[in-house]
Amino acid sequence: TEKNPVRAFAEKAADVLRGDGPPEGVPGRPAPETPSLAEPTEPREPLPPKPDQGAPETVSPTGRATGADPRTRAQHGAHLTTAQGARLYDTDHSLKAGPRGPVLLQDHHLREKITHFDHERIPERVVHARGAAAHGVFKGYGTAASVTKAAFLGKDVETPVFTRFSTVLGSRGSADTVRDTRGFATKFYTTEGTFDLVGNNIPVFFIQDAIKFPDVIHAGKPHPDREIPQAQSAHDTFWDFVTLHTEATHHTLWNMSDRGIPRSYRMMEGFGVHTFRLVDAKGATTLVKFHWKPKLGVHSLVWEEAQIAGGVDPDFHRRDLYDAIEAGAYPQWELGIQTFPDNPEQTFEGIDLLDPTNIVPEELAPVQPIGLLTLNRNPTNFFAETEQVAFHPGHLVPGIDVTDDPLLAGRLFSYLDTQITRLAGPNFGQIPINRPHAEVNDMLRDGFHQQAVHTGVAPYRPNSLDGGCPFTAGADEGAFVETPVTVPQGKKVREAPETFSEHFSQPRRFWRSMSPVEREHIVAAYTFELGKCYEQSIKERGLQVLANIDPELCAPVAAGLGLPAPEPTVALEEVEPSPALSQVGGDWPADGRLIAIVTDGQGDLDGVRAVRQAVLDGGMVPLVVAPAGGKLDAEGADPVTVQRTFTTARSIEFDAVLLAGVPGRGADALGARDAKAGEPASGTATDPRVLLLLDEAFRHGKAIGVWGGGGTVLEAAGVPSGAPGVVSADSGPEALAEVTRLLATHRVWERFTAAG
Ligand code: HDD
Repeated sequence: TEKNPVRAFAEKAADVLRGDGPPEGVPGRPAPETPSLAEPTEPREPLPPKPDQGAPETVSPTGRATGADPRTRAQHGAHLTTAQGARLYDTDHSLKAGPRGPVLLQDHHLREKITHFDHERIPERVVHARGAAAHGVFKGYGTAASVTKAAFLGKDVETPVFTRFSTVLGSRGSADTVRDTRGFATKFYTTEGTFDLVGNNIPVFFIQDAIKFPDVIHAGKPHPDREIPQAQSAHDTFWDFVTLHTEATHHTLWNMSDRGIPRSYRMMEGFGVHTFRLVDAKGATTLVKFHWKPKLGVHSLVWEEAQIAGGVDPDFHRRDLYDAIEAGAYPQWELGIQTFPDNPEQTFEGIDLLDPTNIVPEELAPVQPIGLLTLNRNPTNFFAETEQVAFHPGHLVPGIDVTDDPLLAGRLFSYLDTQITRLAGPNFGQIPINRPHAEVNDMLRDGFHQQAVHTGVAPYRPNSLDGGCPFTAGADEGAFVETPVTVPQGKKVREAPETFSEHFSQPRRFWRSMSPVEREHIVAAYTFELGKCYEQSIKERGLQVLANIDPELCAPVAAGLGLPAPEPTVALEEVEPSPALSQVGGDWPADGRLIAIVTDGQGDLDGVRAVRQAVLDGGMVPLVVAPAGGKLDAEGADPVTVQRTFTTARSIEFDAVLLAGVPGRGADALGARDAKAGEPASGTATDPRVLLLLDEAFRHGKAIGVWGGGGTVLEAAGVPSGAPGVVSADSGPEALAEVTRLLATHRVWERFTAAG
C-alpha cells in the first residue's frame, strides 16, 4: 500500500534534522536536481550573502550593498525555526492531506505564521504617525551649568540619544513633503534618567490650552465622512477651526510659510515651544525656551518641489535622513536656550511666557548654545525603534522642570495615556528603545507584556521584608525634586488669563520679518489653501484673519480668491521685525548636498570623473545621471557608476545640476537623443527628460553649471544662459566651484519674481 504522504513528509524532515542530508523531495513532487526554495539545502555557515542589487551605488550614495555585513543580516542562525525554537523543514507549503487535498488544522506552523502576521500592526500614533528617526550623541558644552544642575549638560558629557522627526496630520503611509508642522522629538538617555525634549519645527502652537487639542486635530485630520484629504490642511474643517479660533493664527502663518515644507529634516530648527524652568544646584531657577539650530541652516522646498516629491518620492525626507547618515554626512544641531528671569508674572518684556502661541524674538533674548547633537546611526529596525519609541514631555531629569503653561499640563497626561493603548499595556518602557540607560529600580509590577522576572516579595513601601529597600533619595543624591514654586491663589475657573487674548501682533511680527520672496510664498500658500475650501464663509473669515495680521498680506490673497479684501477689525499695533525669523540670507555649509552630474555617457568622462571626485572632496554627494543604468566606460580602467538614469532622475532630488558637456561631439550632444529610440539624434533634438530636469531646476532656484558646450542644451530647455546662478565654465571643477558658492545661500533667490 502507498505510504501516507504526511507521514512520509515527516520522515523526510526527521532525516534532515538528524543530519542525514537534504530530503530528495516532498511527497508528490519530484526531487529537483538543483536545490530550490522548497527544498532546504544543507545548512551553510556562514550564510551566503544576500544578492546585492547590481550596482550597489544605485541603492545608496555610499554604495554599501545590503547583506554584505553578516551582522546586519536578517537571520543569524542557519536554520529557520518556529517561535518555540523547533526547526522547520518547509515554510512554503501548508500541511495537506495529499498535494491536492485539504489543508490540515494540525498545521501549527501555518497557524503560528499567519496568526503572528495578523497582529503585526500596532495602532499608529493618533498624531505624528509618520516619522523617521536616528540614533546619535549629545555633547554638553557646560555653558548651561550656571543655570541648571542637569548632569548631561555638563562640559563634554556625552549622552546617547534617539531623535524622531515626523509630520503631524498624515497617516503612517502619507507623503513626507506635505505642508504641515514637523515633530522634532529627542530622547536623551542620561545617567540621571531619560529626558525627552518633545518639540516641533515651529516655535508656537495652535492652541493655548490642551483641552482644545482634540478639537484642532479633529479639524485638521481628514473629514470624518469621506476620510479625505490625507495629510493636508487645505480643506474646510481645518480652515473653519483656525479662522474661528484666532489663537491659531500665529502657528497657521508659520505653516503657510516656507517652514511648512522643509527641504530636509537635517535643515530644520526645533523648538521646545513651552517655557521650561531650569534649576541650579542651589535651587535657583531660570525660565528658558529650548531651540535646536541646524548646522546646515534652515531651508525649505519650494511648493512645486514638495508637490512633485509627493508623487515621485513620498519618502523624500525619510530617504534624505537615512542616506545622509549612511554617507557619513551626519546632521548636527546646536541646542540653545533663551533665558528669562523667573518672575512671578512669568513674562519677559511684556511677552507672556506661559502662552505657547508666543515667541520671544531672538533679538530680545539671544539663543545661547549649550550642547551639540549629532545623528550618526540609522535605526536597525524601523518597527522596533522608530515605531515603538515612546516620548513624553514628563520625562524630566533633575535640573529641568515644567512651568504652568496649560498646554504643557495636558501633554503631561496625554503621552503616557496614548502609549498604553498604542504599545499595548503599561510595560512599554521595557521595549529596548524605551529602556532608560540609568538604573531602573521601580515597584511597578506585572501587566501586559511584562518582560522582567522580578524577585523578592515586597514591591511596596514601607517594607521590612526586603530590608526596607529601596530607599528614596534626597536632592543631594540625585533625586528629581519638583521646584517648590509658589502657586498663585485664585478662584477655581475655566478661563484663560487676559494676556492670552491678543492674537495678531505676533503673527504680524512674523509676516513683517519675511523677505519679499518668502512673503510671495506665504501669499501663494494662503491662496491655494483657502482656494481649496468649498465654503465661501470660511474663505471670507480667512481673509478677515489676514486683514487683521496685515492688509498687505490680505490684499493679494483676496485678489487670488476673487473676493473683496475686508478692512481690519483690530487696531494694527506696530511691531518690530525679527530678522532671525527669515530663512533668506546667511551662508551655510554645503555638506551632504546632492549634486546631479548629467552626462550622455560618452564624451568628457574624464571631466565627469574629476567633478565627481571634487563633489566628494567638498563633502557633498555626487549622483551621476545618464541615459541608462550600469557603468559608463565599463571596459575601461576607471568605470563610472551611474546612480540615476534619465528615467529615474527627477530634479527635486538635487540641490544643483551640472551638465557634463561633450566637447568634440557637437554642442548639442548631451541628451541629444530620441527619447523613444534611445539613439543619438542627428539634429538638435534633446531628451525631454533632461529638458524637464533643467527647466525645473531653473524655476526652483537651483544652481546650474555647464562646461564644454552644454549651453545649447540649456537654450533648448529655455534656461537663459546669462540668468543668475547659471554658470558656464571651462571645466567641470570650475563650474562646481561656482555652484558650491551658490549653494551656500541654498537657492538662487534672484530667480524668484518677488526678489527680481
Ligand atoms: Fe504632541 C505626539 C509634539 C502638543 C498629544 N507630539 C507628539 C510628537 C511630537 C509632539 C513631536 C511625536 C513624538 C514621537 O515622535 O513619537 N505636541 C508636540 C508639541 C506640542 C504638542 C511640540 C505643543 C507644544 N500633543 C500636544 C498636546 C497634546 C498632545 C496639547 C494633547 C493634549 N502628542 C500627543 C499624543 C502623541 C503626541 C497624542 C501621539 C503619539 C504619542 O503622543 O506618543 O499623546
